[in-house]
Amino acid sequence: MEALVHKLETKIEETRARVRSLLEQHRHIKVGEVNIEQVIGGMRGVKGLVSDISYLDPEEGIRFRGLTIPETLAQLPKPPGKRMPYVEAQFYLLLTGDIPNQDEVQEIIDAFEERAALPHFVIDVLRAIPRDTHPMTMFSAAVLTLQRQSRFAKAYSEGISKQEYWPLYLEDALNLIAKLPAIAAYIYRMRYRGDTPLFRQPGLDFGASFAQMMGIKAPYDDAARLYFILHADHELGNVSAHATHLVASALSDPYYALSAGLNGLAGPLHGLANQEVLRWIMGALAKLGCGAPSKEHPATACTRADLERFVYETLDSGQVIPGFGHAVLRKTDPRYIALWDYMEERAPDYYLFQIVKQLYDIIPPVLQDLGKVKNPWPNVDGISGVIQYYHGITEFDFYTVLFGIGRALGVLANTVWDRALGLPLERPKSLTLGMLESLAAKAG
Ligand code: CMX
Repeated sequence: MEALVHKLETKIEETRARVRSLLEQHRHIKVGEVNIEQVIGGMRGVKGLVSDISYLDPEEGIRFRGLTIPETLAQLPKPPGKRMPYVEAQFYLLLTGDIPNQDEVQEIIDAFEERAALPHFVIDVLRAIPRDTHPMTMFSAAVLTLQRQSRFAKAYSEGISKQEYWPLYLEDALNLIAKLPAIAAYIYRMRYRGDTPLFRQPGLDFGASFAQMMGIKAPYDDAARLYFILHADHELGNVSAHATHLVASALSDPYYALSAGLNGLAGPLHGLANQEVLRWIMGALAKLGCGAPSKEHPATACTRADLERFVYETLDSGQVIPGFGHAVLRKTDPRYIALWDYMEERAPDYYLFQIVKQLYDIIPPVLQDLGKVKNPWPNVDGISGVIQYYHGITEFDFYTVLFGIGRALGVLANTVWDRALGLPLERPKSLTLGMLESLAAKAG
């Protein structure tokens, strides 16, 4: 990892100088104002975090280190004969801000390969958890179980200077990310494939290795690459990224921090929405009697009117429509579009994709009519499960684990930079309702 560490050292020195200059010369410049609606309303739009790893524009969508999704997919290097880039290349981009050359990608591939073996105690813990436990609980527990291997925690307890924090966070991040595909695949095959785990074959990149351990043939390796790259980061304010960053700000090591982020991802308003979308669609198909095509019924028979009625029934019962809406985005999520393009190219007639297309026409006007939904357009979760279902992963409560593997790339890159820049303990201020009332009274 010498070349990567050396590159990061140079970039970190330059960036530290920029942070110093901002703090020394411009510390009193105002970034924005906060109103009572934002204080009560989950800090929507409050600018109070800094990260160069990615930026989310409400109209344009995510940029990874300045690159849009099409630019990222076009510019990152790809394994020979494959359509999607190396996941390792995305991690390199997020970490350094540069597109890696072949040697630089290989350095990460080798680093992950060296660190990929799953210790037996993780498998013992997974096997001890009741099988009907949600896969996200198992995934997060496995990450936490690995915490005893944290190089940072060990070194900290022995006494280290602040300058030594980030390389140890990097070590922990590499050790942890390398094992995530094996943990996830183990959970999957233990829980849903008759307890028939497949162990990692050497010489495969991240995406190929995950597909191999899942026991799913190509092109699932490319689907996995695309999926992990798209889910890698969504700037720092979303629940999983923010939770990881917050917990790490207490100098909890990357294992504790990622486990916290995964626990946030497991909420239905965040990452669990990918499971909820499939559950909702399957519920609709079952209720409307227009399910998967069969020999007798070669096409699905869901009419627009049927689906529209189901959308209204969901809303009338007080539930949200999963996979639609966003706290920041105000357009169709470009991650949704990238996954749509994947399906359009490979299986335009796949019945669940047909349903997704119908829903894309039906749902936004209905949400718009409610008059309160700020973004009626679909987010990534509105389609991501369909690709997994198409590739044979029909157990949709597993989908958030896949989101978690991808999300680890960005949130752990963030923690490395947090320590490199010496960002302090995060500690926003809370007020009482009475204080807000007296502020309101004074303002008239
Ligand atoms: N269906 C029904 N109502 C919705 C809605 C949806 N898809 N999206 C927003 N609303 C409602 C909100 O519940 C809120 O209602 P109340 O005022 O009655 O509480 C109102 O519209 C305003 O919400 P908003 O400002 O537009 O959205 P928020 O920033 O508060 O919430 C999100 C964003 C994602 C939680 C919300 O759009 C939602 O619940 N979507 C469905 C779940 C989902 O797909 N989550 C995944 C997001 C992407 C990800 O993180 O993975």
